[in-house]
Amino acid sequence: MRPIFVEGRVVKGFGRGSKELGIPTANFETAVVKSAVASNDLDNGIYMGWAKLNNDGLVHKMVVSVGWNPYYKNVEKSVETHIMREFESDFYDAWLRIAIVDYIRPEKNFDSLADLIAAIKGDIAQADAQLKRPELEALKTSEFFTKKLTL
Ligand code: ADP
Ligand code: RBF
Ligand code: MG
Repeated sequence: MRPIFVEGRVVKGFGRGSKELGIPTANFETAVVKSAVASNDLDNGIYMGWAKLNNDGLVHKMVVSVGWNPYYKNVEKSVETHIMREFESDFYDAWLRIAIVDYIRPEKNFDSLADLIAAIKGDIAQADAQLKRPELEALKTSEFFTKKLTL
């Protein structure tokens, strides 16, 4: 797939407790989700890519879930990014830039939370391996990430 670039502020999600699962996901506000989906034909599913916070020096690996949010009665999609590194503290309100670079799988229903967590761990393992591909690695230094923002 061609890369899809999305950026916006990190807002409070819907308290489904992904942090308690050990897999926190940074959520974008609805307006950002809507325009990203509309202007890129972004289908529901699980993807891998790169993420950067504010003007930080590092671009991190990430996995992202694009899907329907049940709390909006299935009329609004959410875009939730799990950055594949540990942070000392939360970064609500930070400016998050992501490049969605490859598709992993469709969103699925699971019989248990344990199964969902196992699937996400599998996604992370796949992203960790795939993002080493030179053509995907190259996107870390794209203009989208290197441009310095006034925040
Ligand atoms: P919410 O429902 O508010 O999105 P989560 O339980 O999904 O809550 O936690 C997401 C928040 O955790 C992010 O907005 C961010 O501030 C913080 N966070 C800490 N580490 C990470 C990480 N590695 N990836 C994504 N978010 C993280
Ligand atoms: N939710 C699902 O219902 N089905 C999925 O297949 C699914 N896959 C996910 C994959 C990744 C990489 C991430 C970060 C999240 C995924 N989620 C999935 C969303 C998960 O349910 C959500 O983050 C929690 O409910 C907390 O909001
Ligand atoms: Mg979240």
